[in-house]
Amino acid sequence: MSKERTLSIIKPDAVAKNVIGQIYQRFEDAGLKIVAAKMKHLSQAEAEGFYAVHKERPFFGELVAFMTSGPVMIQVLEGDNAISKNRDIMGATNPKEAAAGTIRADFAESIDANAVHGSDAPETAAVEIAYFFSSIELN
Ligand code: RTP
Ligand code: MG
Repeated sequence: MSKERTLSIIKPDAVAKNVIGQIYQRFEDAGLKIVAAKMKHLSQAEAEGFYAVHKERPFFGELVAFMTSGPVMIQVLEGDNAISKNRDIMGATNPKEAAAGTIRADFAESIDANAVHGSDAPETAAVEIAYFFSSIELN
């Protein structure tokens, strides 16, 4: 096992539902430590830049509109195999397909409003962490 860091975002739907604490508990129960965090209302440019990899996809406009619809809670999670562990506890992108007991199964509304984001690989984790956090915010 290797100690890793991953970027997590609690999306506007879950912030609006007042379940930040319940989702943080899922991270902690899985052995993921919150090592940096900030609440932010993303601008259009910030959301477009974050999801630039999807800019040619048909859902890009809706994704950016949703991600800018209210504040998000952004955190860096650290732990053994943090990237895949976080993806496991998040559940599938579409909450209808998410395994029982996962964050998306329990808190997500739809494939668009799906409660959480998590980095999907070491390379994207490094880029996404640096997108939102400066080196002095990361111990
Ligand atoms: P995320 O990046 O937010 O953690 O989600 P993910 O890896 O599970 O899914 P990804 O393929 O990266 O897609 C990013 C977000 O775009 C929306 N999406 N809609 N309508 C569609 O077919 C579709 N596919 C993706 C989802 O909200 C997804 O979280
Ligand atoms: Mg993704």
